[in-house]
Amino acid sequence: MADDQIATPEHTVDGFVQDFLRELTFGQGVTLERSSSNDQYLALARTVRGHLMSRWLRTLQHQREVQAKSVAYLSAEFLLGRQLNNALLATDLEEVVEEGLGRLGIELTSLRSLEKEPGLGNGGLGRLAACFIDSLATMNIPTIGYGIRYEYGIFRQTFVDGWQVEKPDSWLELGSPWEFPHPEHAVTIGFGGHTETATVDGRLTTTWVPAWQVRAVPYNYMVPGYRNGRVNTLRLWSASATESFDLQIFNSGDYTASVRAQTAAENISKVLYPEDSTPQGKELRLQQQYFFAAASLKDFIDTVLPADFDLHGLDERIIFQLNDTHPVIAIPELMRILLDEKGWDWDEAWALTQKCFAYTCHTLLPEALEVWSVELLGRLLPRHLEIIYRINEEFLDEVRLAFPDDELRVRRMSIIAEHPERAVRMAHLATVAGQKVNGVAELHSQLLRDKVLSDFSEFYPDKFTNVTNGVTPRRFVRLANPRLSGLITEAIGDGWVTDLDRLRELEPLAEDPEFRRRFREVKAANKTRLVDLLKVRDGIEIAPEAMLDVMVKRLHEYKRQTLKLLHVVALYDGVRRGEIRAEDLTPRTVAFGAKAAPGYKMAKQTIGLINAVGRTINADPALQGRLRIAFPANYNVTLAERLIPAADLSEQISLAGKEASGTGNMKFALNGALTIGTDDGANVEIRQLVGDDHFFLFGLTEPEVSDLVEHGYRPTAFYESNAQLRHALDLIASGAFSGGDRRTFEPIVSNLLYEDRFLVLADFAAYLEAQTRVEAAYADADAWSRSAVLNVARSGFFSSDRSMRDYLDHIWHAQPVPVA
Ligand code: 26W
Repeated sequence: MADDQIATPEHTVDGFVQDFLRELTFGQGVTLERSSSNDQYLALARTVRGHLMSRWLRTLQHQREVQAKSVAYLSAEFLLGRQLNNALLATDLEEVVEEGLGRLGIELTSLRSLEKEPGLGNGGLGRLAACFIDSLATMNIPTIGYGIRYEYGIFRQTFVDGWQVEKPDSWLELGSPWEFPHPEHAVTIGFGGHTETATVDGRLTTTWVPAWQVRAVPYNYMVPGYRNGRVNTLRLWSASATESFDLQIFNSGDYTASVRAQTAAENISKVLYPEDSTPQGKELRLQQQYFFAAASLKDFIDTVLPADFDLHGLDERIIFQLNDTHPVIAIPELMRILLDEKGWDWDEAWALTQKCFAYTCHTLLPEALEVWSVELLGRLLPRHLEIIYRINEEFLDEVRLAFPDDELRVRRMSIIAEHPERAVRMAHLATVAGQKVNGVAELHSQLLRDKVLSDFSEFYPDKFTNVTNGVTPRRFVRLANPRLSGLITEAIGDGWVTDLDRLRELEPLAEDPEFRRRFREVKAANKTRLVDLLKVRDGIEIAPEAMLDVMVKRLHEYKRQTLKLLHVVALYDGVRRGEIRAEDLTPRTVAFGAKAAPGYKMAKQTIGLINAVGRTINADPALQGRLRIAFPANYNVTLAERLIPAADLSEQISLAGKEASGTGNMKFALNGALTIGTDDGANVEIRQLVGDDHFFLFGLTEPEVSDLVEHGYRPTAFYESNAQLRHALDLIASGAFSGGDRRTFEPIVSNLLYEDRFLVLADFAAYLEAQTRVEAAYADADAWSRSAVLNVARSGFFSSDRSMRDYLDHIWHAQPVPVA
């Protein structure tokens, strides 16, 4: 059967019921009567994916015929979120399915809630990758996402006495209907060993002789475009032992050793590293990086490209986009393939390699820039280290030529750092080899150029560019907020789902009292939906009438969850002292969602403190109905989809110059929450677009921060001169939230008083002042909803479709290829 003859299942209720029952019987091997809800969920998932199958096969067929330039998005993380909803949206099957299941006495919503989201990412960077591949599919761009199929994704967070305890995320346990393993297309990846040189036909050749190998098995996932007939592929690699490896040991007669070897190989894709922005320098992590980078290159060259393809034209067929430095080892890997396997000479190989990669940087924290010790890299990848040294030598020669007698500069720019140990700076390697280097918001890109990579931007002025992040309107508006979507579509039609700039057409409606009333109705209904969810999910009770003030993101000092908490403590303390009348407080629920890296002490302390403060104030009769903390455990994509549409206030309060972009900030604005935020990351652009009157700006600017730090920042000066701040900190220090034990939160208090790297105390007064502006604005519900509607209308820019257009125009130069 030719690919285009694959039958598309019928799009009718009868057809669906038939297909579903067939999947239940022949796929799951159960009758409807005996089926568990998990059986039903799996059968439903397979039925729905069946509707994408002919599009997928047609897309692949088309790709073979057209031979257009593709994008390969290389990312160690894809934080996908649940698949069923998105597949139902892409196929426009929701109504059919709901009715069909209804006939069988099954509720779609209850099956939906059974899906465990693939949490194959930590936070912003991983979720961004998922948004990007959604947009690329919707925009008809031939794309392959390449990553790792972690058996355990980001840990499941639980609270024990308010402290974070991590549990393994066994997302594959009950079956995984969205993946397609292809063991027959496995590739072999080498590690360790040594290199050998020889002279063949008068030419010096090098061969790498690895000491051990693992098998990389591809698992394919569908990435459906929004109702456009295209389904792209996400290919995630899973590690297993190679047969020869097994056999060797098996022949030696040592059965247990052979099983141990198997386990060692499988470890490579066992678990996602939960460190977000503080690299641990772990050997297994480098193994993961090389494992997926090498497998992906090999796959693209050997399997995706036609057999007779001349690699000299590689850059016309592919651009490998490096999502931060995690896949950067792909650069010397391509060099190795061209030099050692294809026999190219250095200059030719280097010229091609420089055209095939582009690099996105996602951070500004110096400690987040990955380096690999030369000792480790040389032990694990000896040939790659040789290649990196040679790249560096030639690069530094060029630097010396351009800047004679400037050895300090040469040392700063070197790919190899000498202190504190000799190590490879992956960001430098990516910058030297990359066609382009981009930051993820205007401010971030500017700081990359002017500070973090300033020597490089001077050396390669045309390499540096900005692409402001975006989020997919399909998942984060259309699916997450069906009520708002309905209201928007009723007003301006449904074109906005794939053309988010059209939200502008809502601007005049912000002046329409009836539209504002309906907008408030939507918000209220979303809040009720959240109230119900939190009750069953977490046993948390919150008042639907209160302002919902939300701070959800990874826990990190630079993001300043403590600043938000100090605000709450200051309000509580004010009431306690009789300085604030409880009746004067704007009724408010402060919701937190945050995971801490398991080894990040200060972050885990902060989680303990948020829960401890919550326990105290939530139980205080004086604050009933006035102030409450809600901290549901295990914030993830699924929870975000419920929380964000219900929010009134979005907290984006990082220290200026530290948050590269933020993407949660965009999701909130698009769902009609107002932002209280610093001039940081994409907040800057959000404020410019929505307007100062509809955004609560506060805090030091990046130049002010640099200035203050340069001239010696003294947090105690702020503590001493601000009574509210002093009282709040003293209250925490007194043990008021820790049963009188002053030691429990002592590290947080003394850190703020004597170090405060992220200037929490310096911004405290400005933050509280901004919160009083919030309260005043919120008191006028009608004016607030006008601002909220304007936030929605003016945030179309933050669609990831726009981000993709920017990458396409300025970096990738690939064209849409419609499949239909
Ligand atoms: C363990 C090493 C490591 C280093 C950096 C792990 C993860 C990182 C990432 C770069 C951290 C990250 O997720 N950065 C976030 O990327 C988002 C998408 O561009 C931005 O919106 C966030 O501001 C940025 O913090």
